[in-house]
Amino acid sequence: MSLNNKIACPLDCYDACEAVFENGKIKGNKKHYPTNGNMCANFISCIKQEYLKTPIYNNVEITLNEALNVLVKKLKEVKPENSLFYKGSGNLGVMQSSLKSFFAKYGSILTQGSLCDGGGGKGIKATRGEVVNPPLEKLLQADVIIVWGRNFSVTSSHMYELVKNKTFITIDPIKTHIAKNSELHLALNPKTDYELALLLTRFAYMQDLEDEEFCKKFETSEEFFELAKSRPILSYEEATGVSLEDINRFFEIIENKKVALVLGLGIQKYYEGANITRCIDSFAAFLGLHNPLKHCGVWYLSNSKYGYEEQFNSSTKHQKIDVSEVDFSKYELVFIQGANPVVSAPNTKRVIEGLKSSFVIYLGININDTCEYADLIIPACSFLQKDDVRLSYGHEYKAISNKVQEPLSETISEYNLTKYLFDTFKFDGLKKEKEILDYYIKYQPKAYEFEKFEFIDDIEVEHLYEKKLKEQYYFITAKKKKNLNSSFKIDNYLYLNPQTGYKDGDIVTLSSKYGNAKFEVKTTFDVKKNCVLCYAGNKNANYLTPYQSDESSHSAMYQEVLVNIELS
Ligand SMILES: Nc1nc2c(c(=O)[nH]1)N[C@H]1C(S)=C(S)[C@@H](COP(=O)(O)OP(=O)(O)OC[C@H]3O[C@@H](n4cnc5c(=O)[nH]c(N)nc54)[C@H](O)[C@@H]3O)O[C@H]1N2
Ligand SMILES: Nc1nc2c(c(=O)[nH]1)N[C@H]1C(S)=C(S)[C@@H](COP(=O)(O)OP(=O)(O)OC[C@H]3O[C@@H](n4cnc5c(=O)[nH]c(N)nc54)[C@H](O)[C@@H]3O)O[C@H]1N2
Ligand code: SF4
Ligand SMILES: [Mo]
Repeated sequence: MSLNNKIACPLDCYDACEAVFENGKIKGNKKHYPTNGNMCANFISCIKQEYLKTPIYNNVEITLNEALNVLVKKLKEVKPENSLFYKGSGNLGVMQSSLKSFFAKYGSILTQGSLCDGGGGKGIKATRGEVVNPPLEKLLQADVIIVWGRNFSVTSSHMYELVKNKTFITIDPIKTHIAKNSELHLALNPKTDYELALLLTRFAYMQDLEDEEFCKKFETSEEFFELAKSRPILSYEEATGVSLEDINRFFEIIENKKVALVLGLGIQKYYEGANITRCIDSFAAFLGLHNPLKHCGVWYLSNSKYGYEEQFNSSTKHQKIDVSEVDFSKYELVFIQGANPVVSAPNTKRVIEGLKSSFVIYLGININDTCEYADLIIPACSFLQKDDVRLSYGHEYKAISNKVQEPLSETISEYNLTKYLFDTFKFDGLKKEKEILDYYIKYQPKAYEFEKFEFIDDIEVEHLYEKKLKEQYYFITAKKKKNLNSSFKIDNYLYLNPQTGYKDGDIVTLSSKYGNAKFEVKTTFDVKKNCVLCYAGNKNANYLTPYQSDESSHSAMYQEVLVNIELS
């Protein structure tokens, strides 16, 4: 066991915090910059949760050896191309990627795209080439932070803590905690962000705020400005639900100030999520936010592995399947690692039906909703019982995770399972665990420098507000403080504005063209009158969501849907 007592929070979160393990107690690491000694409720729940101790096969407890024998026998029986490897983001340590390299070599079908940030990432890549955030110090230099489609104080609470005394502008249909703490809240209609970005661009031009130096350097801004001018201002106002008065206020607040823009998932949960994001990034460029001499940059969920060389070879000869469109019923064997598709993947009904008709193996740390449909459950050991490194998609600081406890005898780490399978199938090419860990611990990638910027010059978006019937609502699904996706304190309520006429405790059926489900209502003025809100992890939310991919990134689009409500 390592003498070093640092551990990293494994959870899927911008902050990638580090803690220390002392005398059996865990405390936030004061020396790790964004952590600053603080631990959040989710990390505490993660430590305290009930971990699986024994494998389960057909609802009977078996030994780890027996479980591995079942796994190997199954892998030898099926044709590799009739098997699917499906990995979630329950633990974001770099060593979690090891198992995919086995299944790639074995010949399973792998997934592509994302249930998370795929659309936005694709959009930013198109404008700038890479999805990389500026150094965190730039955020600290900002006078004003524009929070656009991100629940900043909740989903990256440690990053927020560093800048909480600044002036904020929030652009979000929901009155989130950060919106309440903002100088200005633009409660726009969902999926009208690109129109707002174009409107803001026109105002920026009128107020002479264009960063001519940046725009000249990258030459492609003229077409973008033409695009921005292509609609009458008043029709923008009606579509977005944001008043011109508020737009003026926006520019008053940022005038002569250093500005940073913090983007989140909210802008891109739609079919055209990539181009919507690209439009916002182009507005940011027009204003000079990417120019480090003037402003403080634009943040999103960055590629946390930018600059690192891939340590596991997961190249495959097979066509990959979009993660948003996976039909589990098509495979004889499904291997699921660190995911809970029954709650988190789009269209729960279809997921459950699919899982029922294939042999499902689940590798995870506890019993989740997906385990109900698993034939074999293999317990992965907890993050305290394996060495790892956490890279962050929020900032540039990594966190180290040492093995501070011995694994329980019938559990296995993802890397050890990978090694076992490589050995059993006589595959080669898996690097040694220590070599991989040392690489990630020691290597410091070079900071990203801007080499190109391509403004968006054309965009076509199918407007939800044009499709929406009077009695329909926009469906919003976002993160909550005390649960991490489908883990910990789950909230299954449907949140509605009291002006809708529904009352607390009402039981309603929500329906969309993809499915329906029942919910208990909670009312709040924080939700716009034309929206409904379900938090991530809500067990019924994804009965309503589309199992199709977005326009260009093979990814899910949870909010490309309108819903009807009926009192039960
Ligand atoms: N406590 C906690 N923290 C988390 C997580 C968690 O489950 N719990 N999950 C982690 C994960 S996996 C991720 S990917 C990140 C995501 O973290 P965020 O990027 O903050 O993503 P969300 O909370 O999904 O959505 C952000 C905001 O977008 C708003 N929104 C919805 N639709 C629109 C729209 O059309 N336009 C605009 N402008 N805004 C819109 C929502 O109201 C919400 O406030 O958080 C991570 N951190
Ligand atoms: N309605 C709705 N759906 C959403 C979202 C939303 O906002 N609303 N958000 C989407 C987003 S952003 C994301 S990222 C996805 C997340 O979707 P998933 O990746 O499926 O994440 P979870 O549902 O949290 O399930 C992760 C599982 O991993 C397990 N796990 C934790 N640690 C380990 C470990 O060390 N090893 C192994 N093997 N397993 C471990 C946990 O116990 C948990 O059950 O959900 C998406 N789905
Ligand atoms: S803020 Fe995020 S990374 Fe930090 S301890 Fe909490 S869940 Fe983990
Ligand atoms: Mo995510």
